[in-house]
Amino acid sequence: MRRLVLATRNKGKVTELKELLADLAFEIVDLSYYSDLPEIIEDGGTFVDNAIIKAKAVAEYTGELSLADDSGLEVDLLNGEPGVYSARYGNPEWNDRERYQYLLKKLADYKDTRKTARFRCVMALYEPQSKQVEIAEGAVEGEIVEPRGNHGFGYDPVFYIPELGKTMAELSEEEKNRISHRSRAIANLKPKLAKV
Ligand code: ITT
Repeated sequence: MRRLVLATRNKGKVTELKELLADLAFEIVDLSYYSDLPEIIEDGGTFVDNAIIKAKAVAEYTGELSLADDSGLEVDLLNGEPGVYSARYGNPEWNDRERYQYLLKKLADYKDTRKTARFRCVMALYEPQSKQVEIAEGAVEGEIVEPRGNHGFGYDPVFYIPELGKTMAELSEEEKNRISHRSRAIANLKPKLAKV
């Protein structure tokens, strides 16, 4: 079976991606198989740029087909922040909770305003022999609220989905995988995966 390397060190992403890709005829491995992989500098200005940087670096290092996920949260009242800086917003040393508390503090002046936001995800698939790149995107709309729930990772506790009446962290992994930006990006990528 052909190997597909997930070019991410984020454990939350790995769990979700393994489930979302389970129906494919690939041996899915994550970066724990390649513990000597040097740090990848994500200095792109967009989700697409960073996804390609990660997928290419891992494909070239491993010699295997590689899939990277660059994702983040865009808050309209903050002009799209934290965006590509979502993972290191405020302080790169913080944990998820410290980071979403910082986000809530930034929005504290907008007490009675709806804080619309979206999660975006860009997937980049890189084939090292042909150097072929395939891109797919997905997004989910919601609002920033006080934290609720303890599933998922990152900003999930403060991301509320009006149609479901729940935050992303109140959804089971299965429910999140039905509607998330990541699952939508994977759905858009699947026809392209069949081509490589
Ligand atoms: P890799 O680069 O190793 O994949 P990372 O966490 O640094 O891991 P990104 O640069 O793509 O990945 O940053 C994405 C950040 O956006 C992530 O750390 C979370 O804070 C947030 N994020 C992305 N998807 C999310 C989700 O499904 N739920 C909650 N937060 C999410």
